[in-house]
Amino acid sequence: MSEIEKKKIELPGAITVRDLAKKADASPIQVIKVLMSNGVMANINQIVDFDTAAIVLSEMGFEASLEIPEVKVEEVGEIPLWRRMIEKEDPKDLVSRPPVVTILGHVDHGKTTLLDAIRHTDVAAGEAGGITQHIGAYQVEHKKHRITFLDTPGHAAFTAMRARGAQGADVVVLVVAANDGVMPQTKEAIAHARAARVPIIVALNKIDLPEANPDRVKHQLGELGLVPDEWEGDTMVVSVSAKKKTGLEDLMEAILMVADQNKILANPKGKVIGTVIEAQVDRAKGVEATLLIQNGTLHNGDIIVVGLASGKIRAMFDFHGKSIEQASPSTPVQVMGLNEVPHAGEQFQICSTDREAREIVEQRKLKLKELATSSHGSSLEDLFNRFQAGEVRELNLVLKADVQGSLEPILSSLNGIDQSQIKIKVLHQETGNINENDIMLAAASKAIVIGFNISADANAMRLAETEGVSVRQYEIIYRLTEDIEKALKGMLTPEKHEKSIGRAEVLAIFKISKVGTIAGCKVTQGELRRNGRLKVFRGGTLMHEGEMASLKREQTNVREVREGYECGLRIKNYNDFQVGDQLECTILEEVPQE
Ligand SMILES: Nc1nc2c(ncn2[C@@H]2O[C@H](COP(=O)(O)OP(=O)(O)OP(=O)(O)O)[C@@H](O)[C@H]2O)c(=O)[nH]1
Ligand SMILES: [Mg+2]
Repeated sequence: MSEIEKKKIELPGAITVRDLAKKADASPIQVIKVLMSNGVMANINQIVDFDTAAIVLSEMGFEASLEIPEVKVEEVGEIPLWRRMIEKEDPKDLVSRPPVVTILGHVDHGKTTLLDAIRHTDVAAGEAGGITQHIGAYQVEHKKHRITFLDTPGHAAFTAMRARGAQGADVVVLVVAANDGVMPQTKEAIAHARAARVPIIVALNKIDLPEANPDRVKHQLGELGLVPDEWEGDTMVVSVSAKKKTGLEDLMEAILMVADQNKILANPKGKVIGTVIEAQVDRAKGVEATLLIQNGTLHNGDIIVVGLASGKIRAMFDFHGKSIEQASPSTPVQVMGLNEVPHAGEQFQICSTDREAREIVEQRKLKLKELATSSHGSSLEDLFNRFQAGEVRELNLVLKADVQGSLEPILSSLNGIDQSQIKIKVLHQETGNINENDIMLAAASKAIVIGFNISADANAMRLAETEGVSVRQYEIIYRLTEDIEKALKGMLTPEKHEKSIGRAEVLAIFKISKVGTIAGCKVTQGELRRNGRLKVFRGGTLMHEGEMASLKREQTNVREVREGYECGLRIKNYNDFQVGDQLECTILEEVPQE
């Protein structure tokens, strides 16, 4: 006797009786009857949770499963995800919200002091070593307009935090010290703001110093495409002194003006969207996370899921530390109640039941496992050759381990390695899984990420692939040091090394008999060269490596194709391209002997 298989229906965490009936292709009356027979009195507009809906469906001959909403990964240069999500709201529900202003700029150019002056408190003096370690989030009121400010660190090591700060911003205030001028992280900050498509206002700070040279800085800014408005450009450049508290009024006016030109809206009644700004564990209070609400309203008691963390909000505080019950768009809040520390930059969502939250986390863990087993690191040689492309005599490492107790012995055994020729530099060490910040930091500083007894999150692996960052995982300390030692030896005697010069994505495939398969590509970074070698990556896995057999632009053979252009290419003896494959082009370069 064969049993008829139950038809499967996907359900969200909560659903109205009306929608449930629709899903089951039944009348609402039928659904209400089943609910009643189970002791639930519900009308047609009432919302039932997943568990209840599943019982109803089961009695009606269906099998219910929980629908997991996809969280898409953001790509640089795109409109940030949260913004795109707000765009999906019904325009008539949108109301204006406070602008989120991110302060960016080179280290010590006065970001924290400026923000301090704006809110008349004194944070810079209380910071460890005067260097901002994390993003602080505050709100101020100016002429009845509320503005949310995010401070960021300017130190070279904190690229990820600057990127994240820009991604969450409506306006970027770029702080440039008038004595120092445009510096590396000033340029980087401009790139982040542009990547997130956020307008920039320049605060020309330290104008009080005798060596301040505003005109020189304005020239430098002009060269970077930020032409001051007084020179017929469209960038507002406001001279300020954070120390003497001058020019602040003008800066606030500029912020409100730019905010006014760019519709800054959200639906306070809509889907709750928000981002983790920072998070840590407090021994007494458990996990504390600072969240920026971007759409909807977050309530005390809501169940949230963010990355692999979930939980019911037990308490919620505003930036003054005052307990609050709800938070509307553009408000930074600190929440307690998550079961794990989420990663800064991760987006959170609200679930209607604990069970839904747990299931989402379980699904994510499964995906991670798949990814962890399918991704394999490149060979040691390859790895360190790539590192060498940086032409440095230092091996930069980002070290992540399961517990503090592992970090210390790893560090001391690394110190035990002979470093007379090459220095090992641990740029960052921390407990916890490898996350996107680690990868961004490694990408920015040409470092290698070392994981010890931990896994890497899916977004991090994807980023590592696109950024060409090597991630090595170990479970035994001496293997780790052995590998590093071997690699250091390898680094001392290279004659030629492989240098990555560009990346491309396969957009289309053309099979031509007698010739082979041609990949129609777009160069996404750097350039492709006819005499280069190509690596084919698919979903993070290296599928093939070989010599370029032909490179054409519009039917003509060419020697190189640059970023942004499309081309057709073949790899010797390889015909298995798939649309979406990522190609990396490398060349062999002589290494000058010192
Ligand atoms: N003369 C003068 N000094 C200033 C001014 N603004 C800031 N400073 C000084 O510059 C130094 C750095 O200021 P911070 O506000 O900590 O700089 P920051 O940009 O926040 O630094 P990071 O967070 O480490 O990137 C401090 O010693 C400030 O007192 C200003 O307008 N004039
Ligand atoms: Mg600071």
